[in-house]
Amino acid sequence: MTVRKLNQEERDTWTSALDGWDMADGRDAIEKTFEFGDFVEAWGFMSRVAILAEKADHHPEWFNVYNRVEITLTTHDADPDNGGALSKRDVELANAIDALG
Ligand code: HBI
Repeated sequence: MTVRKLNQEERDTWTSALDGWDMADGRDAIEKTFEFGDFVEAWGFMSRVAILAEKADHHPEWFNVYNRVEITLTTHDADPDNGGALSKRDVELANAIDALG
């Protein structure tokens, strides 16, 4: 199913309301880094995010080293030729991730 990229008004309102997510350099994507007490806590977080992603059919690009998890969200289907574009799915998943606590 195609999903459209956010327009400027949506970007100004929705992404600015996100907690701690920044625009990625050179990509139409948002990113946030999470730090945990150790690797097991980080992995547990990733497991919970994985379940959210499967339920949403919307998946993160992420990197983990030890207690740090770096998450980048973009919607590949919204602009496949340019590595993706921000859609409402990214905002929704970012908020759901932040709600994990
Ligand atoms: N995840 N981030 C992201 N972007 C997508 O476009 C996307 C996805 N997960 C699944 C998905 N698209 C499917 O809808 C398509 O692969 C069929």
